[in-house]
Amino acid sequence: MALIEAEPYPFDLEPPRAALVIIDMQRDFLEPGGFGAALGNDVSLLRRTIAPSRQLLDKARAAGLTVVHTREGHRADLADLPPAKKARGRLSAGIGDPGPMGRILVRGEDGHDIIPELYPRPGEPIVDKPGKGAFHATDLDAMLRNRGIAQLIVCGVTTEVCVHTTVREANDRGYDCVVVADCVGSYFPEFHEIGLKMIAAQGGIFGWVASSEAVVAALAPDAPGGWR
Ligand code: TIU
Repeated sequence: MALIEAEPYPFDLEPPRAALVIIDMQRDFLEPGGFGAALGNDVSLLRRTIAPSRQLLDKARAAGLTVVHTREGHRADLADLPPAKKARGRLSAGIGDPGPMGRILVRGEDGHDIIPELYPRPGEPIVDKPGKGAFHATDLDAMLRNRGIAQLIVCGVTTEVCVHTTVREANDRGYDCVVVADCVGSYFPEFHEIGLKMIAAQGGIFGWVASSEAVVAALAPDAPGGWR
Protein backbone atom coordinates (compact mmCIF):
# COMPACT_ATOMS: atom_id res chain seq x y z
CA MET A 1 0.00 0.00 0.00
CA ALA A 2 1.16 3.54 -0.70
CA LEU A 3 -0.37 6.84 0.29
CA ILE A 4 -1.14 9.39 -2.42
CA GLU A 5 -1.42 12.96 -1.15
CA ALA A 6 -4.84 13.95 -2.45
CA GLU A 7 -8.05 15.90 -1.93
CA PRO A 8 -10.20 15.49 0.11
CA TYR A 9 -7.80 13.21 2.06
CA PRO A 10 -4.89 10.86 1.27
CA PHE A 11 -5.66 7.87 -0.94
CA ASP A 12 -4.48 4.35 -0.02
CA LEU A 13 -3.15 3.03 -3.32
CA GLU A 14 -2.88 -0.73 -3.73
CA PRO A 15 -0.97 -1.10 -7.00
CA PRO A 16 -1.97 -4.72 -7.72
CA ARG A 17 -5.64 -3.63 -7.52
CA ALA A 18 -5.15 -0.37 -9.41
CA ALA A 19 -5.31 0.59 -13.09
CA LEU A 20 -4.19 3.70 -14.92
CA VAL A 21 -7.08 4.66 -17.22
CA ILE A 22 -6.22 7.15 -19.96
CA ILE A 23 -9.34 8.65 -21.50
CA ASP A 24 -9.58 9.65 -25.18
CA MET A 25 -6.12 11.13 -25.75
CA GLN A 26 -6.95 11.09 -29.46
CA ARG A 27 -5.43 13.10 -32.28
CA ASP A 28 -8.79 14.66 -33.19
CA PHE A 29 -9.13 16.17 -29.72
CA LEU A 30 -5.49 17.16 -29.12
CA GLU A 31 -3.69 17.93 -32.36
CA PRO A 32 -3.67 21.39 -33.95
CA GLY A 33 -4.92 19.90 -37.25
CA GLY A 34 -7.76 17.91 -35.70
CA PHE A 35 -11.54 18.06 -35.26
CA GLY A 36 -11.38 19.88 -31.89
CA ALA A 37 -9.18 22.59 -33.35
CA ALA A 38 -11.41 22.85 -36.45
CA LEU A 39 -14.32 23.66 -34.11
CA GLY A 40 -12.32 26.67 -32.89
CA ASN A 41 -10.99 25.18 -29.64
CA ASP A 42 -7.57 26.01 -28.21
CA VAL A 43 -5.91 22.59 -28.13
CA SER A 44 -2.98 23.87 -26.05
CA LEU A 45 -5.34 23.67 -23.06
CA LEU A 46 -5.41 19.91 -23.64
CA ARG A 47 -1.83 19.48 -24.80
CA ARG A 48 -0.43 20.61 -21.44
CA THR A 49 -1.57 17.22 -20.10
CA ILE A 50 0.71 15.25 -22.45
CA ALA A 51 4.07 15.62 -20.67
CA PRO A 52 2.83 14.79 -17.14
CA SER A 53 0.69 11.95 -18.51
CA ARG A 54 3.73 10.51 -20.29
CA GLN A 55 5.71 10.64 -17.06
CA LEU A 56 2.92 8.97 -15.12
CA LEU A 57 2.44 6.35 -17.84
CA ASP A 58 6.15 5.48 -17.74
CA LYS A 59 6.02 5.15 -13.96
CA ALA A 60 2.84 3.08 -14.00
CA ARG A 61 4.31 0.72 -16.59
CA ALA A 62 7.50 0.36 -14.54
CA ALA A 63 5.45 -0.39 -11.42
CA GLY A 64 3.50 -3.09 -13.31
CA LEU A 65 0.12 -1.38 -13.09
CA THR A 66 -2.64 -2.35 -15.48
CA VAL A 67 -2.90 0.39 -18.12
CA VAL A 68 -6.12 0.88 -20.10
CA HIS A 69 -6.61 3.34 -22.95
CA THR A 70 -9.96 4.53 -24.29
CA ARG A 71 -11.03 6.13 -27.56
CA GLU A 72 -14.35 7.78 -28.34
CA GLY A 73 -15.63 6.78 -31.76
CA HIS A 74 -17.97 4.82 -33.93
CA ARG A 75 -18.18 1.99 -36.42
CA ALA A 76 -17.46 2.91 -40.02
CA ASP A 77 -21.10 2.16 -40.86
CA LEU A 78 -22.19 4.46 -37.98
CA ALA A 79 -24.65 1.79 -36.81
CA ASP A 80 -23.73 2.56 -33.19
CA LEU A 81 -24.10 6.34 -33.56
CA PRO A 82 -27.30 7.54 -31.92
CA PRO A 83 -29.17 9.93 -34.24
CA ALA A 84 -29.34 12.41 -31.35
CA LYS A 85 -25.54 12.42 -31.04
CA LYS A 86 -25.15 12.81 -34.80
CA ALA A 87 -27.57 15.76 -34.90
CA ARG A 88 -26.24 17.58 -31.83
CA GLY A 89 -24.49 20.87 -32.50
CA ARG A 90 -25.89 21.29 -36.00
CA LEU A 91 -22.31 20.98 -37.28
CA SER A 92 -21.57 21.32 -40.99
CA ALA A 93 -18.90 18.61 -40.47
CA GLY A 94 -19.83 16.29 -37.60
CA ILE A 95 -19.31 12.67 -36.55
CA GLY A 96 -18.85 10.39 -39.55
CA ASP A 97 -18.24 13.22 -42.00
CA PRO A 98 -14.88 13.88 -43.68
CA GLY A 99 -12.66 15.88 -41.31
CA PRO A 100 -9.09 17.16 -41.27
CA MET A 101 -7.71 13.73 -40.28
CA GLY A 102 -10.17 11.33 -41.87
CA ARG A 103 -13.80 10.70 -41.02
CA ILE A 104 -14.58 12.37 -37.70
CA LEU A 105 -14.60 10.03 -34.68
CA VAL A 106 -14.73 6.92 -36.84
CA ARG A 107 -12.65 3.92 -35.79
CA GLY A 108 -9.64 3.26 -37.96
CA GLU A 109 -9.29 6.88 -39.09
CA ASP A 110 -6.08 8.82 -38.29
CA GLY A 111 -7.83 11.42 -36.14
CA HIS A 112 -9.53 8.75 -34.04
CA ASP A 113 -6.27 7.18 -32.95
CA ILE A 114 -4.29 7.92 -29.82
CA ILE A 115 -1.55 10.58 -29.95
CA PRO A 116 1.93 9.11 -30.52
CA GLU A 117 3.26 10.44 -27.20
CA LEU A 118 0.91 8.14 -25.24
CA TYR A 119 0.53 5.31 -27.74
CA PRO A 120 -0.54 2.02 -26.16
CA ARG A 121 1.95 -0.79 -25.88
CA PRO A 122 1.01 -4.28 -27.07
CA GLY A 123 -0.96 -5.96 -24.27
CA GLU A 124 -2.48 -2.73 -22.94
CA PRO A 125 -6.24 -2.91 -23.55
CA ILE A 126 -7.83 -0.25 -25.75
CA VAL A 127 -11.53 0.35 -25.08
CA ASP A 128 -13.43 1.74 -28.06
CA LYS A 129 -16.45 3.54 -26.65
CA PRO A 130 -19.41 5.04 -28.49
CA GLY A 131 -20.37 7.34 -25.61
CA LYS A 132 -18.79 9.81 -23.27
CA GLY A 133 -18.51 7.32 -20.39
CA ALA A 134 -16.02 4.47 -20.79
CA PHE A 135 -18.40 1.94 -19.17
CA HIS A 136 -21.39 2.57 -21.45
CA ALA A 137 -21.66 -0.17 -24.12
CA THR A 138 -18.10 -1.45 -23.54
CA ASP A 139 -16.37 -4.40 -21.86
CA LEU A 140 -14.32 -2.15 -19.54
CA ASP A 141 -16.08 -3.27 -16.35
CA ALA A 142 -15.57 -6.95 -17.18
CA MET A 143 -11.89 -6.41 -17.97
CA LEU A 144 -11.27 -4.56 -14.72
CA ARG A 145 -13.18 -7.06 -12.58
CA ASN A 146 -11.44 -10.00 -14.26
CA ARG A 147 -8.13 -8.48 -13.17
CA GLY A 148 -9.31 -7.72 -9.64
CA ILE A 149 -9.05 -3.97 -10.20
CA ALA A 150 -10.90 -1.75 -7.72
CA GLN A 151 -8.95 1.51 -7.96
CA LEU A 152 -8.70 3.73 -11.03
CA ILE A 153 -6.11 6.45 -11.60
CA VAL A 154 -7.75 8.59 -14.26
CA CYS A 155 -6.10 10.83 -16.87
CA GLY A 156 -7.33 12.20 -20.18
CA VAL A 157 -9.73 14.58 -21.86
CA THR A 158 -11.95 16.36 -21.40
CA THR A 159 -12.28 16.97 -17.67
CA GLU A 160 -15.98 17.77 -17.55
CA VAL A 161 -17.11 15.50 -20.38
CA CYS A 162 -15.57 12.05 -20.86
CA VAL A 163 -13.43 12.08 -17.70
CA HIS A 164 -16.34 13.15 -15.50
CA THR A 165 -18.83 10.78 -17.10
CA THR A 166 -16.40 7.86 -16.72
CA VAL A 167 -15.58 8.69 -13.10
CA ARG A 168 -19.28 8.96 -12.24
CA GLU A 169 -19.98 5.61 -13.93
CA ALA A 170 -17.02 4.02 -12.12
CA ASN A 171 -18.07 5.45 -8.77
CA ASP A 172 -21.55 3.99 -9.09
CA ARG A 173 -19.99 0.62 -9.94
CA GLY A 174 -17.95 0.65 -6.72
CA TYR A 175 -14.54 1.75 -8.00
CA ASP A 176 -12.40 4.28 -6.14
CA CYS A 177 -11.15 6.91 -8.60
CA VAL A 178 -8.22 9.27 -8.32
CA VAL A 179 -8.37 12.00 -10.96
CA VAL A 180 -4.92 13.36 -11.80
CA ALA A 181 -5.36 17.13 -11.93
CA ASP A 182 -2.53 18.02 -14.31
CA CYS A 183 -3.20 14.99 -16.55
CA VAL A 184 -6.80 15.95 -17.36
CA GLY A 185 -7.77 18.98 -19.42
CA SER A 186 -10.64 20.87 -20.94
CA TYR A 187 -11.17 23.42 -23.72
CA PHE A 188 -12.89 25.46 -20.97
CA PRO A 189 -10.56 26.31 -18.05
CA GLU A 190 -13.45 27.22 -15.76
CA PHE A 191 -15.16 23.85 -16.37
CA HIS A 192 -11.84 22.11 -15.67
CA GLU A 193 -11.38 23.87 -12.34
CA ILE A 194 -14.96 23.36 -11.20
CA GLY A 195 -14.98 19.81 -12.58
CA LEU A 196 -12.07 18.88 -10.33
CA LYS A 197 -13.71 20.53 -7.33
CA MET A 198 -16.91 18.57 -7.99
CA ILE A 199 -15.00 15.26 -7.78
CA ALA A 200 -13.51 15.88 -4.34
CA ALA A 201 -16.34 17.91 -2.76
CA GLN A 202 -18.58 16.48 -0.03
CA GLY A 203 -15.86 14.17 1.28
CA GLY A 204 -15.00 12.84 -2.18
CA ILE A 205 -18.48 12.41 -3.60
CA PHE A 206 -17.05 11.00 -6.87
CA GLY A 207 -13.47 10.30 -5.78
CA TRP A 208 -10.12 11.95 -5.15
CA VAL A 209 -8.00 14.57 -6.94
CA ALA A 210 -4.21 14.39 -6.84
CA SER A 211 -1.25 15.79 -8.77
CA SER A 212 0.79 13.53 -11.05
CA GLU A 213 3.74 14.31 -8.83
CA ALA A 214 1.90 12.83 -5.84
CA VAL A 215 0.87 9.71 -7.77
CA VAL A 216 4.39 9.21 -9.16
CA ALA A 217 5.83 9.61 -5.66
CA ALA A 218 3.53 6.91 -4.34
CA LEU A 219 4.51 4.56 -7.19
CA ALA A 220 8.24 4.99 -6.60
CA PRO A 221 9.51 1.83 -4.89
CA ASP A 222 12.05 3.66 -2.74
CA ALA A 223 10.05 6.80 -1.94
CA PRO A 224 9.09 7.46 1.68
CA GLY A 225 5.62 5.96 1.99
CA GLY A 226 6.09 4.48 -1.47
CA TRP A 227 5.15 1.06 -2.68
CA ARG A 228 7.07 -2.24 -2.02
N1 TIU B 1 -13.56 12.67 -24.84
C1 TIU B 1 -14.42 13.69 -24.70
O1 TIU B 1 -14.42 14.40 -23.71
N2 TIU B 1 -15.24 13.93 -25.78
C2 TIU B 1 -15.81 15.13 -26.04
O2 TIU B 1 -16.62 15.25 -26.95
N3 TIU B 1 -15.40 16.18 -25.27
C3 TIU B 1 -15.72 17.50 -25.43
O3 TIU B 1 -15.33 18.27 -24.55
N4 TIU B 1 -16.36 17.91 -26.49
